Amino acid sequence: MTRTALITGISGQDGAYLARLLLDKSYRVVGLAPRRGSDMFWRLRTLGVADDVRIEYADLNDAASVQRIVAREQPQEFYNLAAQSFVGTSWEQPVHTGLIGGIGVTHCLEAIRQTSPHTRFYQASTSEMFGKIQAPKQSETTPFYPRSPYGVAKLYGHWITINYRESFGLHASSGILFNHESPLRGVEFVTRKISLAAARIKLGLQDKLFLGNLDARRDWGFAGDYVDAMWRMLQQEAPDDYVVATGVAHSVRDFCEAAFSHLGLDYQRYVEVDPQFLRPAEVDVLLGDPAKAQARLGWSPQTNLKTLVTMMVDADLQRLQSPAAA
Ligand code: NAP
Ligand code: G4F
Repeated sequence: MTRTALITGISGQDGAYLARLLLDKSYRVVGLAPRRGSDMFWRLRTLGVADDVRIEYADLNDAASVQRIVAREQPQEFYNLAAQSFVGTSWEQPVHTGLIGGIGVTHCLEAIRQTSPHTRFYQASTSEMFGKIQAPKQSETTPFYPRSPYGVAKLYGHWITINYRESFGLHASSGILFNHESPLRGVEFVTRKISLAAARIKLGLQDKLFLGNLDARRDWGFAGDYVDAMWRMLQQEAPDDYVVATGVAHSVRDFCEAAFSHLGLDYQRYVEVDPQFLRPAEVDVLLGDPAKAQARLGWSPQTNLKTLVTMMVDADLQRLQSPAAA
């Protein structure tokens, strides 16, 4: 029997990699997307899967639109990846961020509870919930202390997932994923901002790169590895929560050094701090402990920082040199 998987946020970074993974496993993939401009699905096209997914227009803030599709599709698996996912913007649009990241999750869970209770649910939780960290290495048992409206919204989404699991017996799991990047990352996030700028500087298209806190540290992995962990969670007999991380942290400065030196450039000549990119409340460091995911899911990261940086910088260089291929 062909399994159907529903993905919200299919036009985003993880949505594209997850769609490709599930198609490779012979799933029928239905993507939920809010109708925006005309070029929403460039990531699916880049991975060569745009024509293989069925797109349904739905907004997480429009409960009826989600429920209609869940009721009709009766999917075996539902991956909720939709969010206003840029932390910086969450201070400018806190209510919007909260509606998608918090209440929107409840809309998904209600749709499942009321119309398709056999559907297994994945919630895209985040290391941003650890915020002002309460332990040097964060695991599933580390207390949360979010530092942004985005983190607060995601904490609601995380707990409502657990609540529906405990209240209604849904197979609902939450992946607490640490930062994961790729050539398909949005240009507002620091890694892609750096890889793109390094490539542009190499080609003489830009002189400087302005960043915020260079000392912030993140546990960066590759998105292509992380969507595999999502899938593995939903193959477990019992739902649960898992930290997904590499267990290694680097600073923004380290990322700059790696990206520029890959192109034979010294980042110190080009990178400057601009206070406009500092945040009202910063998450100084995130470092995950993926031991549970390794032991129970058999998952481990396959891509180290150097490989990730190389992949991102090379992709940006190639896109700039042949823009039609982007
Ligand atoms: P992303 O590239 O920003 O993708 C988010 C997706 O959500 C986009 O397709 C976006 O569509 C969609 N969306 C936004 N508002 C929506 C709404 N009201 N209704 C339906 N869809 C909506 O994010 P990502 O990096 O792939 O991350 C996927 C998920 O994992 C997000 O929930 C994120 O918060 C979470 N997460 C990400 C990371 C990471 O490091 N990447 C780490 C932990 C957790 P538009 O682009 O058209 O708005
Ligand atoms: O790349 P970032 O914007 O990612 P951030 O805030 O860690 O959030 C990402 O990861 C979360 C998981 O922990 C996800 F849930 C979330 O959806 C998103 O995918 O910033 C990383 C760090 C921050 O400390 C930021 O202050 O880089 C620092 N930074 C320094 N200069 C900058 C800049 N960030 C951005 N975006 N732009 C800068 O110029």
